[in-house]
Amino acid sequence: MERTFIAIKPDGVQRGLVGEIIRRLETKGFTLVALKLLHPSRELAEQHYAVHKERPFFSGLVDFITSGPVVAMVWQGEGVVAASRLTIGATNPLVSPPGTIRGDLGINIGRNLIHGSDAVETAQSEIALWFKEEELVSWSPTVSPWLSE
Ligand code: DAT
Ligand code: MG
Repeated sequence: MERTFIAIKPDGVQRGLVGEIIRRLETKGFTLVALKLLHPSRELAEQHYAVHKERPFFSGLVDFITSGPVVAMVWQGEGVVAASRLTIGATNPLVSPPGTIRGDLGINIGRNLIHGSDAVETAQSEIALWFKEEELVSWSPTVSPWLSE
């Protein structure tokens, strides 16, 4: 079953939006298989955003992600990687459509509340970076037959 890595960034935690953000993914029908609150190290943040290391916003992005606790999660479900990106919305909250997490809850690209893996392979490496294998819980919700045929 497909899995993705989702993180609520320090702005989402500080603004008290953890429940609201989890609610949106949960009510969509995705399954939570791992969750932890942690204050990421600079090393972890730099590895996570390594693809952006030459970009002008990189050091500010790492400062921001390491500025407070983050809620790191793994979600599972049919097409969860692409579908959760749609639920999250565009990178810039100002142009992210209403109905999306970033569109409804944010206004600034540097404070866009949430990270979601952009492809299945990225998801696998991000899950391995943030979680140990034993932190992932394999389970099947009893409502599964009512979500997928
Ligand atoms: P996404 O998080 O939508 O996958 P991304 O991978 O292009 O976006 O960029 C990672 C994060 O970097 C993004 O969530 C916010 C920040 N970022 C991207 N572009 C930026 C910019 N032009 N100015 C400031 N921060 C930016
Ligand atoms: Mg990205």
